[in-house]
Amino acid sequence: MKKRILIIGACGQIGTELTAFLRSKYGSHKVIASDIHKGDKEFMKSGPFEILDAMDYDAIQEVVIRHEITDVYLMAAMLSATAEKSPMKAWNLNMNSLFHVLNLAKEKKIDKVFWPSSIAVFGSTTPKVDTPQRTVMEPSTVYGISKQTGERWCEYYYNRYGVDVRSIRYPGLISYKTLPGGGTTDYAVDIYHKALKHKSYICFLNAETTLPMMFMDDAIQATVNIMETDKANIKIRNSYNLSGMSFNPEEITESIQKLIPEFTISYEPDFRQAIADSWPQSIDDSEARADWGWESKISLDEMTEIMLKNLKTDKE
Ligand code: AKB
Repeated sequence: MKKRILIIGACGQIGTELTAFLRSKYGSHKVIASDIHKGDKEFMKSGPFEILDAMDYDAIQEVVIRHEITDVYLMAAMLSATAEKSPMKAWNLNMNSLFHVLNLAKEKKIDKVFWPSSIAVFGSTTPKVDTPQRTVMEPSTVYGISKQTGERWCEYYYNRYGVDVRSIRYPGLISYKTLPGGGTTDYAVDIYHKALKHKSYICFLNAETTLPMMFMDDAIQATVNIMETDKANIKIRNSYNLSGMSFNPEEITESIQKLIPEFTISYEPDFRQAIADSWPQSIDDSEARADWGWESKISLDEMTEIMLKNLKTDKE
């Protein structure tokens, strides 16, 4: 099989785990990790790595040609909370990197593209419960605007130039291996670290803020599944809704208290509350299930058990 993969943004929250998974599947030498800076020692030892700026078209093209890349996973992006602090920087990074990769595919230098979208494409006028695949979308964050615009361009490049681009609207992602960077859903990772370390957590969202979330293993499985399925099965070329679980800070607290009864939470909502309030509470992912067999496996209590067990071992 001629497949050779480039991951752009490989040192981030999803990129790190995606790189490890794809390397165990296809072999280390077939998966080129890249990022604007190096990863940790262990990561750097795990296979080929290139320093790569996702905004630099010539540099991406050079790496693609030198390594005879067929598939690109573009994981570099500025997330919702950080993007609000530097809107133009976020827009430039999120859009230019996407155009670079879509244009390489348009010029037939690569065969296939994975580009992550997000539940941030939805806004406060979207139905909040079981949000449908096709619905009102009026995102109010620069991150959400960039993801929604990106979705339109993905579909355009597929329709106009036949670019094989595949995408998922990720919910908040939770992992014990890597930390998230600058998102609104980050509290759901931080809370586990603080539960083990301090037995208490001050949450930047209020108790009732229900959001769609997913354990990282499920997200990686979905990402690889959508990229591996037959082209004919991909009926949606903007981005697929994807659902894992939904919970609010109070419910994740109750789940943690089953294993750490003395754990307490208090609330000091900040600017991220308004972002979270504009997003859905739960997602209807029936089209991903029907088209390419998506199925989530991990529930909130199962995730809590895995998170606390692994973070505890890390600290020992
Ligand atoms: C964020 O909170 O910005 C991200 C996302 C939902 O896309 N985790």
